[in-house]
Amino acid sequence: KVWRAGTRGLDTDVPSITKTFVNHVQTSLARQAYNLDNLGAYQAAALSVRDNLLVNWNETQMNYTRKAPKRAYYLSLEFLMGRTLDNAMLNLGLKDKYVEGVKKLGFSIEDILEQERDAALGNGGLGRLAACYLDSSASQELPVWGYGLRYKYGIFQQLISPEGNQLEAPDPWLDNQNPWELPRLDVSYEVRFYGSADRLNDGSGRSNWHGGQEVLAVAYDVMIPGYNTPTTNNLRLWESKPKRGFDLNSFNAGDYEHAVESSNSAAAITSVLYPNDHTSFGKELRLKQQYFWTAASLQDIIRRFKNLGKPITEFPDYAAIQLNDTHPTLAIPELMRVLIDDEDLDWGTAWQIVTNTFFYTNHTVLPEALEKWPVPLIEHVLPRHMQIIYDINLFFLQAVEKKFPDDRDRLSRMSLIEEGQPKQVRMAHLACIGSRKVNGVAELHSDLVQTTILKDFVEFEGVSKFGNVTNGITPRRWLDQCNPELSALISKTLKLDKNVWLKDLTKLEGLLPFAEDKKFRTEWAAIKQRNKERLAHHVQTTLGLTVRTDAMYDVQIKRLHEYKRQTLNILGVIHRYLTLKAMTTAERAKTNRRVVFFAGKAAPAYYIAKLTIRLIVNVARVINADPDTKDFLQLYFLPDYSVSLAEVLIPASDISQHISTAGTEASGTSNMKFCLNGGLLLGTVDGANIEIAEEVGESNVFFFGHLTPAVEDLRHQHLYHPVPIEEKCPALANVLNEVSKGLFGDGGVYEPLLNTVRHGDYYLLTDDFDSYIAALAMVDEAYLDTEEWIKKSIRTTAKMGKFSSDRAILEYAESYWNIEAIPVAAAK
Ligand code: 26Q
Repeated sequence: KVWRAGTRGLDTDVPSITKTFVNHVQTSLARQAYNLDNLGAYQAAALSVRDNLLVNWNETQMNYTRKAPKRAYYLSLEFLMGRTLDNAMLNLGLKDKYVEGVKKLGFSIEDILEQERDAALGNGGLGRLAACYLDSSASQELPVWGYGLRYKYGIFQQLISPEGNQLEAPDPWLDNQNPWELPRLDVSYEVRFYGSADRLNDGSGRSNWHGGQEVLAVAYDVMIPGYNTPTTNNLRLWESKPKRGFDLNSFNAGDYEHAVESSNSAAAITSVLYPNDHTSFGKELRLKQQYFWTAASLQDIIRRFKNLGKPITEFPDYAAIQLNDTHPTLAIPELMRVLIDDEDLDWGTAWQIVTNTFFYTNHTVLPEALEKWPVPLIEHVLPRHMQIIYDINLFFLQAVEKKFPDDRDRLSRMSLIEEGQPKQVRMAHLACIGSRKVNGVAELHSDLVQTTILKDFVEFEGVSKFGNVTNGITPRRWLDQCNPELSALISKTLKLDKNVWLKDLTKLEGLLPFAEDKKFRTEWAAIKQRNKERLAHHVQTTLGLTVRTDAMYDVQIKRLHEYKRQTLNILGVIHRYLTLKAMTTAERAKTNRRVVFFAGKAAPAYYIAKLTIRLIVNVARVINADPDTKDFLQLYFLPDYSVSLAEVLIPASDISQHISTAGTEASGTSNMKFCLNGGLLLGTVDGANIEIAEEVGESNVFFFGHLTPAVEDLRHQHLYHPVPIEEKCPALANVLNEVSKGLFGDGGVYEPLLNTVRHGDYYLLTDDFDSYIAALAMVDEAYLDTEEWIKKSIRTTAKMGKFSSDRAILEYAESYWNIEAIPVAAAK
């Protein structure tokens, strides 16, 4: 079934496309077609593509309204969308025609595509996952809307100073207007902060929350085209703005000053994405973002439900709300507040509705990453919600007490409130008890959720509430779009239109027999080679650096974090450098040439992560300039990692590194992207690496390091029976000493980083270093057998079908949300 955009009322032959392009140049951009620059051409092309999206979007939304099915809502503070134009053309099936059309007008599509800024409204994995899930929801014709915030500034731009320090600059992504969003100035809601909440004390449990600050939430809609379907879903992003002319009488004297001050700052709520992942700081503005967004989204969802004219008790039959981590957990007390204070329901009925509406996905088991908010802060910003959280806690702990009498430790472990100075609200506990189901994002991770952070909850509520949905990635962006040559080779080889296998990725298995076909292997390898050249060209033009292309490309790209162990990687690179230095010229000539790439951002306040970047940059400076070794080992830190940069790096990789301490990386999703593009994986037995190995076969991945069950014991030994590093791991001790002695510039600078390894070593570098070096040696050996390596590469791609985000989103739709596909009727 091949659907064509042109059947929806817009002509999409090449002459019509060039005509709409020229029309937009003149009437939308108010410019002349004959002296248009690439930016203007991008804007015109985007507006022309957008016309097609709008027609489909309208039809899709009308269809949903008419059929009134149960819908799902994906609440995420992050949507890391990247660029839109190329993806939209591909999903519409119009790319070839636009390529031809812009060429006729004297432009190249590559130059046009390069003009678009990334929409970088996310930090990393969690935000990109949300974007992949939107693509899959639309592609599977599922009635799913995303809800998020329209940050004025996305994730900061990363600059690297001459000393190698990360500097942060704002990301003004909206500076050139954004053709992919529709301002809905008519869709807006009021959201209250501060004020006071007075219990009515009439036995109803209701309160009157009044005063404080009222802010407006205004909707901006982003069209989400499905692949090879007219279905075009919606991502609704909220912008905050002050409610003009606020009523002075509504403020009591005590709140007046605060309210006026924050009225001025209403617009600040959606000004910037918080750049930390895996740490919660208890910042008031972040709390306001969370409430602003959940309150506006819920009002919108409830209004849509009420248009159906059904009794409120049927709400969970028409709306499933997925919480992307604990960030939207305030939606739980907020829905309770609406149902009790506004809709007059009793507590039990309201709680029944709430716990049938929400679903919670956990993305981490790291203790420091579990979100907690100080009780005094919530009391101040959201007084009514603090009352409700206390009430939820009371009923909940009564039920626990009934099931497990006289178990005070259990009660204090499970309480929504953590005792201390100040008391804190544990958001994961609230998300868990307020949801219908709870899931982790890979098999190992979901097991860990159930046996560690939510163990007591599994015992109390039963294991059937807890599940796993292994993450996925969209093969449209992460294969067809970023690696068009490989996509074409796959279609040709499988004798299938890409429309078929891109929507049923298990079809890739049909490539397996071709691993034995010498001619196919040659084509496969030639594409990898051209992707390396494309990357080298990109580095040459953006950074002015010459990267050799006759080498193995070894890539680690992800947020900088101690648990992800970029430090292990760079210390391994130094070890390799020292080994090469000690060799004779003849010995070196026999080694495998390697180019190592790093990219990734560090949270601005994460000192150790920033120091790791500084070390990488300075090691690169020394190694790349060393005439003894530079033909055999090169190292690059590519600044300002982004979705767009990933699209160039991933197809060029021979081996990628996913080397977190076992049990710390919930899933990882770039591991899937590399393997889908025929890059092999070097990793620990962690997250989705495990399931990738199950699929592609252990002989096609390079595993090393201790396993999850050993981690606790090893940490215990570090603390209570420390062994000097010189004894435990001499090779690593030597590397650390070379850094200290100043081989890469002032050694003293790196002492705090080196000491995290020498003392405590929480992430177990001293335990895993030797097996890491051994694994790298195995990678070298395997790579020298070129034909065998290409076979592994082909077999890896062939077995990646499971990791399509279509599979993941269908699991959510069927086993969690209970929603069905709602196709748009075929065109007349
Ligand atoms: C929380 C409170 C306050 C400020 C910020 C945050 C915050 C923000 C972002 C906490 C965590 C995040 C992001 C987490 C994240 O990206 N997790 C990753 O999610 C991926 C998708 O499931 C997994 O593949 C990765 O393993 C996981 O690290």
